[in-house]
Amino acid sequence: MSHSGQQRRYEPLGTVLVIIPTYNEADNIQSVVGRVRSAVPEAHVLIADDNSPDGTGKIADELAADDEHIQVLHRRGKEGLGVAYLAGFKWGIEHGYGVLVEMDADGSHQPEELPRLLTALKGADLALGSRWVPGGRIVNWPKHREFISRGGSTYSRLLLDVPIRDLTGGYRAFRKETLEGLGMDAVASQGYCFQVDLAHRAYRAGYHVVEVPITFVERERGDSKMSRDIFAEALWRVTAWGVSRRVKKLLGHRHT
Ligand SMILES: Nc1nc2c(ncn2[C@@H]2O[C@H](COP(=O)(O)OP(=O)(O)OP(=O)(O)O)[C@@H](O)[C@H]2O)c(=O)[nH]1
Ligand SMILES: [Mg+2]
Repeated sequence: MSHSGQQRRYEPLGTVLVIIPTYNEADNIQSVVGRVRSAVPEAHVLIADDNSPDGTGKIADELAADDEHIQVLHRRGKEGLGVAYLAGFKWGIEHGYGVLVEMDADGSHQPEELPRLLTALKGADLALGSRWVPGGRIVNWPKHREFISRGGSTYSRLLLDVPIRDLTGGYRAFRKETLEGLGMDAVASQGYCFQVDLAHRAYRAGYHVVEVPITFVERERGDSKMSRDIFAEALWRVTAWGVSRRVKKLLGHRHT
């Protein structure tokens, strides 16, 4: 899905860094990291922990001590998912990784599906794990969560005018060049909004964005960090982007 992507030749993928942001994921981190290591043994893992009070950072350090493919980025305190990812992207690019992957710690994004995401990225600039394309599924989600998520994606898609079905998802693989080209400094948003922001900007910038069906599994352990504030932020920001885009288009047409 892009303006021009199909005939391009793509460079081989560089080394893969899977970035896992954590805030109070002590019950989950070991399992998800282990699954990534088995599913894609050549990939490296960066745990970006916001000084979790439950000791996730310490567990992460122990995992890193035993395995050269695991690193930990300790951050001062809870600043939101978006900021943690930006720090992780920056770290990864500085350390020479060619592919940066976003993955939740709670098992919702199955590491066993990562090879499919990476295969898709071989012919794209950005591969999005998608719940809302044919073949995509969700497991153990209450109806109201599905409604909110589908609704959020549909609202964003129509308002922002992008042909992406799952704009809010957080299981993604970026080529380094895509992130560099997008200029990360301007991304301010926190939760779902951060994901919408990146995906729609990548599409707008002309990058070839593909959606790969995934099976999203609701977290079994630990607490959700999804809050009313994060939801409200997403709603107003997406609305503001959509409105400003439309206004600009309208003004542009008048002048020509
Ligand atoms: N470093 C960091 N990680 C965060 C922060 N907020 C959330 N996360 C992590 O981001 C990932 C997604 O957060 P979740 O709480 O699972 O959000 P969600 O998937 O929308 O909510 P659930 O469906 O209830 O799981 C998890 O790995 C969290 O630990 C944060 O402020 N800082
Ligand atoms: Mg989750």
